Amino acid sequence: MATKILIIGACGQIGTELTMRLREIYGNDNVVAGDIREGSTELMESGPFEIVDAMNRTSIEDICLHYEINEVYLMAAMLSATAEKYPKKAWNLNMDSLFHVLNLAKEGKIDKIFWPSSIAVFGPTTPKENTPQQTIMEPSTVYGISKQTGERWCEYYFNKYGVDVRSIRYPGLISWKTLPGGGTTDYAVEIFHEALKNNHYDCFLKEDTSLPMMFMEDAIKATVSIMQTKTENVKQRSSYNLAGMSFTPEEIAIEIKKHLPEFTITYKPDFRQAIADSWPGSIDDSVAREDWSWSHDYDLEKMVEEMLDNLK
Ligand code: AKB
Repeated sequence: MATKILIIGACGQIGTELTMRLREIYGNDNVVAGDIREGSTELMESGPFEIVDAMNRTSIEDICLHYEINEVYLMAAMLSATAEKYPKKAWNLNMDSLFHVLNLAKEGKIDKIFWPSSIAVFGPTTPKENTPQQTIMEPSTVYGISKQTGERWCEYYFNKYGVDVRSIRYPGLISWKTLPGGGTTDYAVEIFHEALKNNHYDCFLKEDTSLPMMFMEDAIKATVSIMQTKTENVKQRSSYNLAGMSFTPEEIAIEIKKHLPEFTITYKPDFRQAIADSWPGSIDDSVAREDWSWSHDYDLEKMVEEMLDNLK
């Protein structure tokens, strides 16, 4: 049977690049981009697009039936910084959408789900460096609470109903094609745009705040890989730790300065500092490496080069 995919949240930061990659692999007509609003011309013109409301089960189910979808990638979510401002809205979006796709799979209407978790599932009591796969998880943010709860439900639906749901705890994602929105790690993308435009960036985090990050290319590779691996290789049905690189605002600024010597940075921490302080500084992803042969390609140096080359 042909793989027929629906991506919910296809016009977002991850969705845009994921849609294009899945279309390359499975064929344009077999990958339906779904979002509440229209996206880039490339995405809209390269294959089917449907308006889909992630909070409305009928809206998702109708598209799944119409296109005979068997795999759903649920990429729609409210991220950490915005979720602190709209807790109830964030909870509703992040949880309702997940239940809709989990239940469609439970009822046999789709076969496989990808659902993104985040390093936000960890909290202030989690070991900060080389955070292990299994550890203390007491998230202190609205977003983190929703992601940790989501992980519990994914595992429950797998154990109880045999739902084939697969998940990754994404670190902060850095890309040049589509801007992120409403996250705490967004500074690591903004910094490039400001560096090229104004030679200066006013950072909302302190200079020594280390966070786990990943170049989008690696994140897409991981997502495709976990979805393509044999069922028996997916041993964690909550979500997998995933790591690429870790750096502080000061370290990324130094790297950018190597290419743009005039670049300067200042620090004006806001409410997002507390969110960042509650997250790990680095992640141990040895379990993903072992179970489905994950490996990353981009370090800080290579990522900065790639970002500047493409944004110039
Ligand atoms: C955010 O900053 O909220 C996200 C995340 C780490 O999940 N990028």
